[in-house]
Amino acid sequence: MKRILILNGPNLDRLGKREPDTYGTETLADLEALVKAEAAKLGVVAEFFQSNHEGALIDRIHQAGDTGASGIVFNPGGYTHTSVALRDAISSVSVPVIEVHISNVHAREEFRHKSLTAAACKGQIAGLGFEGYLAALRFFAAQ
Ligand code: DHK
Repeated sequence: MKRILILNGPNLDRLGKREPDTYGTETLADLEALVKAEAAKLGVVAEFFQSNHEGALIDRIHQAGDTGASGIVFNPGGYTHTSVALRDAISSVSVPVIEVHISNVHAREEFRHKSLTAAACKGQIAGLGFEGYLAALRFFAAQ
């Protein structure tokens, strides 16, 4: 069975409490339940990891690469706009990564328009809410 890692970066553990006008009122647990149900329908296994720490995210990307995951759905949170190290981690593994943002980062502050990580990814989805994670999961399941 294909294994797909759903990786969430800093402050995404605050979903449901955090800026609900931007990120909605549903929690990270709600997101993970939604993705898990879709994975079951698609016949793939979804694994979940969230961290507020850059190094922990890097280690988990390496692990997914070394253990032959089929894809990573990654919301790097604020590290999207700052982290050369996460970009390098994505480039260091052969597993494809799709970058997902709940909000439309391009319609927000200018500093969010630039992603350091996206160029190392297969593609990017922004602004579709939780649906973006499902779309990325479906993409990997169909490969
Ligand atoms: C989440 C964050 O935490 C922000 O730092 C990004 C992203 C946008 C999101 O829309 O999911 O700028």
